[in-house]
Amino acid sequence: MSEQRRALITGISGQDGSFLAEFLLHKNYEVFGLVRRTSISSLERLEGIEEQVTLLPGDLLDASSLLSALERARPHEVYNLAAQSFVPTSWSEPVSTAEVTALGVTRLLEAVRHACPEARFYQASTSEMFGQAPAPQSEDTPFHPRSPYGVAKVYAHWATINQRESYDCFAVSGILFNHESERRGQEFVTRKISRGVARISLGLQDKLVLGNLEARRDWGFAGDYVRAMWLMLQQDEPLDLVIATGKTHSVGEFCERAFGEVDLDWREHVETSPRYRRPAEVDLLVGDASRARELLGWRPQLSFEDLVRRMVTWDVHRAHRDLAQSQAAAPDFSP
Ligand code: NAP
Ligand code: F7E
Repeated sequence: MSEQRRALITGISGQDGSFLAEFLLHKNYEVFGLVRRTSISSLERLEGIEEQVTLLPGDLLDASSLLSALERARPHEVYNLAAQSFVPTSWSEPVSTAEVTALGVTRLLEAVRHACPEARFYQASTSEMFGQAPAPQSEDTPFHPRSPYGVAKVYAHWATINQRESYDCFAVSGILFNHESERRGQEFVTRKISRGVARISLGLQDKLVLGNLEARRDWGFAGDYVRAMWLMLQQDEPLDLVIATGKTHSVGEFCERAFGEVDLDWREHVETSPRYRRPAEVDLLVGDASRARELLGWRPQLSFEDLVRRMVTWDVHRAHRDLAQSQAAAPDFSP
């Protein structure tokens, strides 16, 4: 019988980490997850699988914690999904973003080199590295990042390639375009919209205030994208690949469809404010994932329309539940 495969996921408490953990458990992996200490638990997304994964303490800021986690997990595969991933925060906290999202990757690559040099390494690169580059963007498109986050990810991308070229290890970067789900953080635009739609439809909120409605993104479903991460580590040769749907929509179009799910006209509820605009914007992202299609046989399964429906349906359900709970918990002052 062959040995059970072991994987270590950094960022397991995040959107992608939780989907990837489920995916790997399903494939019978022993799954380890690196978690940093937070004042309140951030493991909500692991509900249902928390008992099946082994959580190890660690932080990309702390090299010795990475070594300890790798020595304990002895992984065959390492997925580095941890990052300060919210683009606006990268302007308010550019140095800490670079410490985690850029230098953190060097710390982890070096820890892997010392603790488990045979392990295959996946780095979560991003379409934000393309920034201002003309669309459609492919593996051959030169990077032109437009935020401290994008700049940090370009460093991490090249650090991963350089590790591979220097030490002949299996280290790859997946250049993933935006991918979303009902587990997306509430500050990202798609989830902000689906949650806003749900609350407005229940009368809990009146307006949704957004920034640039013209920005266009290539939005896919996170569940489809973690499958691509795994596939990239199963190849004979290490290759950096673009993962995208090849379709693009504006923030306004996302609003139109999301409000349409509850039969509301988005123009009556959406306002804009300069508060949510960025010092530099990425106007148009649309990925060309033909190489991944050819080499991995990867294709997205959930369409844009189904993604929006899935997110709105989930948030409406959740808003109903929260409302019912708050009504049940309200003190009864009736005489
Ligand atoms: P996310 O939900 O923001 O999750 C980020 C994860 O990183 C969380 O588990 C967070 O832990 C962890 N983390 C942050 N700082 C850390 C540190 N110093 N040490 C250890 N862990 C730390 O992000 P996501 O959407 O799942 O994305 C996963 C990765 O893919 C990220 O690297 C992101 O930059 C990249 N990416 C995302 C997309 C996308 O559209 N989602 C596209 C391309 C690339 P806490 O729970 O403790 O905060
Ligand atoms: O913004 C516009 C905003 O914050 C999308 C991260 O996962 O994907 C994500 O980065 C667009 C931008 O994601 C609001 O200006 C308008 O043009 O949802 P977002 P992002 O910046 O594309 C990439 C691939 C990553 O790698 C990142 O880690 O929407 N927008 N109004 C708004 N954005 C937000 N957040 N809030 C608004 O009110």
